[in-house]
Amino acid sequence: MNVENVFGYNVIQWTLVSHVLTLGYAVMAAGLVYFLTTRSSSGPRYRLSSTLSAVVMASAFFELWVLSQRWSQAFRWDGTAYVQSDTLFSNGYRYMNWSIDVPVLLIQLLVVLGITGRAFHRTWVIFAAAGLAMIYTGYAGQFHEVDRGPQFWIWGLVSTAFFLLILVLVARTVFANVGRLPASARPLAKAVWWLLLGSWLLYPGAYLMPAMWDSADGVVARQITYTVADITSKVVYGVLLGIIARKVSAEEGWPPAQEEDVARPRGGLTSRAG
Ligand code: RET
Repeated sequence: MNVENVFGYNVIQWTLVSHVLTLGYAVMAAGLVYFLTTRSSSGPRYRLSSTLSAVVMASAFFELWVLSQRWSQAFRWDGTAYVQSDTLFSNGYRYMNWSIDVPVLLIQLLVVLGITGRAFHRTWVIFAAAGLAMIYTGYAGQFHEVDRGPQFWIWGLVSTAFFLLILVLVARTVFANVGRLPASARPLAKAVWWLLLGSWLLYPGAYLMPAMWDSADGVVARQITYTVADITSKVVYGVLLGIIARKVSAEEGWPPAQEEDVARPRGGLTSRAG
């Protein structure tokens, strides 16, 4: 049971959540088009990153669309406010979506950083196992967010331990490998780390929201927080990794990555003009 089902909402509150959930899945649809169409501008070795972003987009689109439908079904207008109906709203769908997206987002990082062989497989397995442990312990805890008994806090803490492990591993992976990237891509790789840290921290923030702001406004803030987190951790992150992949591919001599870089000065025209 989630706190969303405890309150009634005025028109602005209910509509804001409805719009924000719609923004969420609209951005995922846009991202899907972007990642599929820009896929071939990276060299074959890095294209998997765009494919994985597309996988994340498809699963998140579907999840946010279902969630948005649930929001509409869970409340009905009684003439003065939106009140509960006989359908429950549930953030649990988000957790199920993370089971796909968290491992996939982390593998993408390994692909773009050029990690291969045994290191690739080992890190992949640890990322996936710690990611799923973080998600499912948090999932168990969120069922207790209305009464906020010991289970809410204990599962939340266990989940946080796995989260910290992932953060340490990601930081080590990024900073140990950033030196192998071309100089033009290094600041972007560091930006990916800070983006991951900032956007992933929003999720435990949303988990804690009922304890900090237990009201209809708190629910609106929580759904906005989730949407900002989804757009940054999935879409902006994927776009940044795609740019890094293209820079590395260009450096490695992949012509489409050089030709399709719109920020690159048009050498041919300049020389003709001069
Ligand atoms: C939970 C439970 C409370 C403690 C912590 C959590 C962390 C969740 C995270 C989720 C990341 C999700 C992503 C999804 C992208 O698609 C489970 C809320 C620490 C970090 C990146």
